[in-house]
Amino acid sequence: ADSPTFAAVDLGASSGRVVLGRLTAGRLEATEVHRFANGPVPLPDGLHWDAVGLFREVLTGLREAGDPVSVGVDSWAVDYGLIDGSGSLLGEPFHYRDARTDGVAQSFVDFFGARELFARNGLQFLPFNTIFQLAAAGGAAVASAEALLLVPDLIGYWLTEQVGAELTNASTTGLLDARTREWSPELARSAGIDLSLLPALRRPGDVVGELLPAVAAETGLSGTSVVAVGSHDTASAVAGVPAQTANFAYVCTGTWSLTGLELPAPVLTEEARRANFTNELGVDGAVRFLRNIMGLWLLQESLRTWGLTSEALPGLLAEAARAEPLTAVVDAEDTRFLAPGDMPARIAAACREIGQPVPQTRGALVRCVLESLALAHRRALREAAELSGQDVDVVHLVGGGARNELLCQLTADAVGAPVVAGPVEATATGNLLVQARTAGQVGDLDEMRRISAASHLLRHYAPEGSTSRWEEAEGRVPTRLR
Ligand code: ADP
Ligand code: LRH
Repeated sequence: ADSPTFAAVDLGASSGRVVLGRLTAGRLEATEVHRFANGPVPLPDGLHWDAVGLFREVLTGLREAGDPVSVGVDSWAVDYGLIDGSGSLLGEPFHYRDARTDGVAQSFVDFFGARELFARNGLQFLPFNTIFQLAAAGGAAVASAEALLLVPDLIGYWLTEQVGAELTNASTTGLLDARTREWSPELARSAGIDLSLLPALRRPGDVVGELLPAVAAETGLSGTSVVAVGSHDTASAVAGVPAQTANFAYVCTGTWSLTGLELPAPVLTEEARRANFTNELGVDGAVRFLRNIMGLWLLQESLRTWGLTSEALPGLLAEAARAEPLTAVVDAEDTRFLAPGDMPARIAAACREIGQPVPQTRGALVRCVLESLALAHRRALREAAELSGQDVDVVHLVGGGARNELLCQLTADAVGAPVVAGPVEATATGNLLVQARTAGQVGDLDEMRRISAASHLLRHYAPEGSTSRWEEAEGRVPTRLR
């Protein structure tokens, strides 16, 4: 008989896809059956996601899925929908780039104590962490809510009517205790919510439930269950990293560049807090010790400002490759780049502020973005190694950015270590392999990574030139210790 198939629903901030996979002879065969655009929707009360529209796209994808034994859903972190006692969604979920947390997040931290908060939840300060979103929304917003569902759990609820909170994504909310790995009553209280709003935790690999009859009818699927995966997309991506050694680092590059290490335990030191590292949970309880770098969002928003689509990317990247190296760099972790807007203008302003020449052509601006990202990867990986005591022999660059050869080479050069690029669809890979394990076909994370390595064409980039040029460039961008 044919080996069973699995369906991964992977919702990224810029696009979503449904990918089918099955294992044959130690390899994962994956096929994308549906892809759709995603992005912020401006409504009068702020920036939102079109969650119902995304669910419709999920159904469309599943209609093309044949007869998978299971479906797993992952998405970007932190955002949530609220449902009431009759299961109704109370408004479209807010987008993490919405301005409602401006100022509120900082006041929350000042009140709670930055050290105390980090010691409790182990998270990097990002103004959009769920805990700050809830504080900004205020008590009235949750008054008639029965449950808070993170985006993949909301999709899972619509597929099965089962309520739960998958652990890897729960670990991005700021409401989970980093030591006990349970919801923290004190953190919930400080965010102004009742602990009962937070559903019971489930782990990657747990069965969520069976498809509802209406969903089965709509998609033509029968006997398919929903399985919890690393529902935080970055957790799935790191599970799908094709690492073959213990001392690897990862750069998950899509809308964001999530850059760091996998560790057995969180680093909750004052140094880690001041360096703004986060301790998120991975598949099988590993800790993702990383920093959020603004990522290819800088490029996406520049294209949008110029009225271009991603079709213009190859041409722009070729221009960037010909532009003068390391003329201008900016801090690719600066939250001034967070909100949608005129990115080339913001980058120019950031250059002026630190005495860098303003890029004069589109090619030069794209080069500035990519070099600034490579520089941020360098800084984050060096600090991650220092803070954790774990060396880095190789950097795995996965996600959409793995298609960007210039970014891969610049990252190898800046870090001074070999970069292995791919898979582009690391997230779907990790999602599918966790489902395959629930079906009894795969063992531990090491085996998942061997399968990922055997299943994808990987590109190798050796570092070129001396890292002293990057050291010099790093000196131009001030660090922001907290
Ligand atoms: P997300 O999951 O956050 O939506 P992806 O992992 O899909 O993001 O990556 C999207 C990014 O991949 C785009 O912003 C773009 O920079 C990059 N990308 C896509 N196609 C190409 C290409 N042909 N060449 C270079 N980069 C590409
Ligand atoms: C990447 C990601 C990242 C989060 C951000 C909100 O898609 O999940 O890990 O910090 O979105």
